[in-house]
Amino acid sequence: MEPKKIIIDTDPGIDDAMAIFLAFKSPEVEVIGLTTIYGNVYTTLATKNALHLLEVAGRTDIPVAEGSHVTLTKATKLRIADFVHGADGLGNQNFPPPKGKPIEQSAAAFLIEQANLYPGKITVVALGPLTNIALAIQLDPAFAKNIGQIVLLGGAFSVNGNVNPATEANIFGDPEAADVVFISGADVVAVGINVTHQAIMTDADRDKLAQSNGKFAQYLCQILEVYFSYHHDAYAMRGVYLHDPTALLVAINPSLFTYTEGVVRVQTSGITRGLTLFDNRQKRFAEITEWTDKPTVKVAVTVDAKAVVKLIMDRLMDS
Ligand SMILES: [Ca+2]
Repeated sequence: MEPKKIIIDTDPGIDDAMAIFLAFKSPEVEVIGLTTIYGNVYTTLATKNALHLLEVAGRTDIPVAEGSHVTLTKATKLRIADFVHGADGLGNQNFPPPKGKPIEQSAAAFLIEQANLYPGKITVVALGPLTNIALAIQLDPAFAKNIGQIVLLGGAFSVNGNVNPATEANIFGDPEAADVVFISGADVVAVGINVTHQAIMTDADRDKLAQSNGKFAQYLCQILEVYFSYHHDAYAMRGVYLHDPTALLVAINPSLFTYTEGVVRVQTSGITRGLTLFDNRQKRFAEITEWTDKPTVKVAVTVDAKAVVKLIMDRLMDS
């Protein structure tokens, strides 16, 4: 079977690095581009980090298209997560700047071009705030139909968020963009922290990673310390959540998860700004609601966490 063409929209980010490396070790997918976005770091640094990670992987043949520097509503007061991933986004290692440059095209233009080139064939794996994807949807009315699938890491479905009790970080980064994506009519699969919080790399796993000869394992052990100490402080746990690589696995092996389907809307104001609200359709409301007659999406509900962690570990340790 031909590998599935994927574009990873990313804000690297320590777990983004894991996801990108995992993709390179997965014969089921072919990475045809990276697009960058603010989130863990500002967009300019996300682009640098994406280029750096491609150089680490020896995959400088893959284009990087720089994404938006502002939210869909042109907000510039962005929340970044340097306290999770380090000031450089990659564990405060001060790696030398990459030699490569992003392509001239914007992330949204690149997404639109590739979706037109391979209609129905491309999966976007969105691992940061959804601004680039929303821009592509707004710029090209055919994008939602042309794109094969959008697998996104975002949302906290029926659980507390990780920015505040209401909201998860990627959705909080651009709630307006997220709402555009959720009701775009595209084939969307959302993986929220209700699922990714079950996939944990423990201290023991990290030791295993350190003992492996794999190039990616060695690199990751260099950058993981900041991420582990953040989790220790924030969650009192000895391990880290594997958010981004777990979401990527939906594109690789969807059968590791179960899903439900329905309309998701995103709260864009007030104290619950960024809240993802799934209509479980257990009631037929008398009134027309903001969910009525909107396109549905799939939302991951359960995960075979043991299999997910094993697959991520095995592939990252592969030399
Ligand atoms: Ca990310």
